[in-house]
Amino acid sequence: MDSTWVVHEDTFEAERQHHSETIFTIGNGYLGTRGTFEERYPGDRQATLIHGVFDDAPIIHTELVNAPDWLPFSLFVEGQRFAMNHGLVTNYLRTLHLRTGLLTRQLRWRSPGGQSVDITIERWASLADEHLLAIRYTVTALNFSGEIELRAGLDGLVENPCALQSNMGLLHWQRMTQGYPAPQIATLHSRTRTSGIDLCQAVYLTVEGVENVSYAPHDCPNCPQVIARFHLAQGQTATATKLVTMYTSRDISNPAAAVLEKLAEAIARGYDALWAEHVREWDEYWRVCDVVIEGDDEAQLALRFSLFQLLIATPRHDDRVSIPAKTLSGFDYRGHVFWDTDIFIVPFLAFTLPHLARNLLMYRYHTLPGARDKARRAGYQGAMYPWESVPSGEETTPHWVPLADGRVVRIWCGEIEQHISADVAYAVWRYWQVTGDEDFFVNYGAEIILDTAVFWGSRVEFNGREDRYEINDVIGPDENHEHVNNSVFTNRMVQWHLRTALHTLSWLQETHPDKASELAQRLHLTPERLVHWQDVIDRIYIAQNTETGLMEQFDGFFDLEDLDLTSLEPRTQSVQGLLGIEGAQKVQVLKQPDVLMLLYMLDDEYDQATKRVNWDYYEPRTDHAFGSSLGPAVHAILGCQLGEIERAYEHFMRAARADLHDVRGNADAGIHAASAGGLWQAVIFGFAGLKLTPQGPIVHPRLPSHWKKLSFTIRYRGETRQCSLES
Ligand code: IFM
Repeated sequence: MDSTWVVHEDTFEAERQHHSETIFTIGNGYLGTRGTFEERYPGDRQATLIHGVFDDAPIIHTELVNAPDWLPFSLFVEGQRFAMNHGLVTNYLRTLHLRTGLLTRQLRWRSPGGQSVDITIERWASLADEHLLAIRYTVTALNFSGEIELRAGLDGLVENPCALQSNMGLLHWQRMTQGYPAPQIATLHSRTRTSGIDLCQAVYLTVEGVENVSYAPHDCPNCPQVIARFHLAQGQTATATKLVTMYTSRDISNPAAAVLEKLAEAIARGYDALWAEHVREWDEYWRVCDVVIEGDDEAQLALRFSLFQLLIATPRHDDRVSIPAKTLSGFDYRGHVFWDTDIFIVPFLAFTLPHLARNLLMYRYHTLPGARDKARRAGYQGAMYPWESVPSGEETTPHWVPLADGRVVRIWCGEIEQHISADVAYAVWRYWQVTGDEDFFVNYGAEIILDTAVFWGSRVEFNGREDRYEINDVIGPDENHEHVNNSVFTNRMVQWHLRTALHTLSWLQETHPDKASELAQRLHLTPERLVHWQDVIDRIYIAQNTETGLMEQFDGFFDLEDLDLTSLEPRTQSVQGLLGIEGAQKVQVLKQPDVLMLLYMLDDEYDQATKRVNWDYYEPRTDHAFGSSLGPAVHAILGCQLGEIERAYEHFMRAARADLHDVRGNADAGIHAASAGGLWQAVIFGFAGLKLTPQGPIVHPRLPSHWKKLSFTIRYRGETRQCSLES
């Protein structure tokens, strides 16, 4: 077993349970299932989250709904129920095989009555058919011959943690029906309470390797099961297979019929064929996505783990959904989508699986009506994307969130973290540069860029006294500081955005004049509006010292207390956690890169001297250890560009350990998706130094000294290119 392809644990630690559940998440782009155990334990956070299945919830507006659990599988040995917290467990090993998405658990269990069994449980979510899931449960009798019972079913008694009170749960499902169309099959039909989405699930259980197996349904309300009973002789192994199918009313008009048809098809094909098809799909993914780092097994494993988590969260056949900030692996941020996807994840997919990057950008296209509505309600024109997005396109950032101590905190991001609109336009533009996908750009991408530009044109404020345009009262990427004026990141990205919009329109006029005039008419791109955009480009205020190149993050940043971060060491929480929200606003400490984020995004527009002076100022003033997980990968890239390879490597490893080592102590709540995407970028744009030039992509490698070789594949404008770099 190649250790750079597997994540494993060899002890069951109840207190690390939630972290393990996150990292042992499996999925297939349709759903994600946390790594809870088939036999369930008190306090576990079971979750299966299906893309697009949202339901209303207090405070957080709407959330991804925890689906009825498909994992339940119980074993009774001579009437004693298997559980790892009674009897004796030895030889425990849990392994996530990144190559194939297989989660395996092996152990030996001695029951309280003294019967010993070897147990192996495997689960996977088919990548070849996203409506199909499988569990294989193998039991070997070691020191006895006796009666075995296996129960495989569904559990509809699931809940979402309540945003109001963490020890309360929210029930989103109403049970419609459950049934047993055949002795080995059970079904469950549930419906979300407010959004009215139907979910149908079907289960089939079969046992091989033993004779005279009897099957019977067990009709427990909301938890339909199939029971298999048989005799197991000493030394004999029984292999049970549970196949599960799922459809929602989002996918198909008659999900109840579809699950049974799919199940019949799967039974007919057989487990081995289904597995082989699934493995073939994974082989195809890894053929283009794998990045090989020779000389650094920890980095190699972390990178593959990150890519695995991104791949299982990326919708393959649905462009009306996108990847939430915590993927489909946890409840934090409730399945809402942030700039994390557009800026941190889309570049990885654009360079490897462009059709999937396109799905994510089409999600932004489909949510344009919501963005237009948000702009209109706020008194602006055009389209203003929500800071936290869901498929309806509406703004879903909560206004308030309760703290553990009972106080509530006002969250302003939904109203004033407006750079998201420029970020989406930037993602569209970069995707177009990498892929040359003209159909997308002409028919969808251009409209996104232009209508968000219309928003900025209406958003900027003209300051007659200073004879310049300004943008006041915003939050930039560094969320430690709220209600700031002239965020240099925001203003500069708006300048870039308007310039790109003008360029897009004139390109369309030349190449697709019909489309250009249709958009000009529909979006009201009048000559006056275009002149205004040019005026904003020329006169928007960018706070940069013309001699040194140093930028001031926002008006008055340099006047804040210049707190020496090292004076707070040792610490176990963020600067915001230590100083409070108000306190953090008063000091020059960043939660995450802001000016440096700008230098990273508009890389080509800044020289080394500008990068250096800003890096020297802002990098030491950033809360790397406990601030945002979005920061380390970006610092790694900038560090590489400045030749600070060791420092870059430190930042890179902080990103690499975000989930596997739980460096921020919050991986229990889900995978840090942006950090995972950033890790790929740190390797490719940072250490390999990949850049797009008018002549195509070039590399400028600066590998950490202990890396012997770095190899990867990219797709560029329809061509596949291999790259292999040695240090
Ligand atoms: O989008 C990020 C933001 O930049 C920092 N806070 C967390 C959000 C979700 O990951």
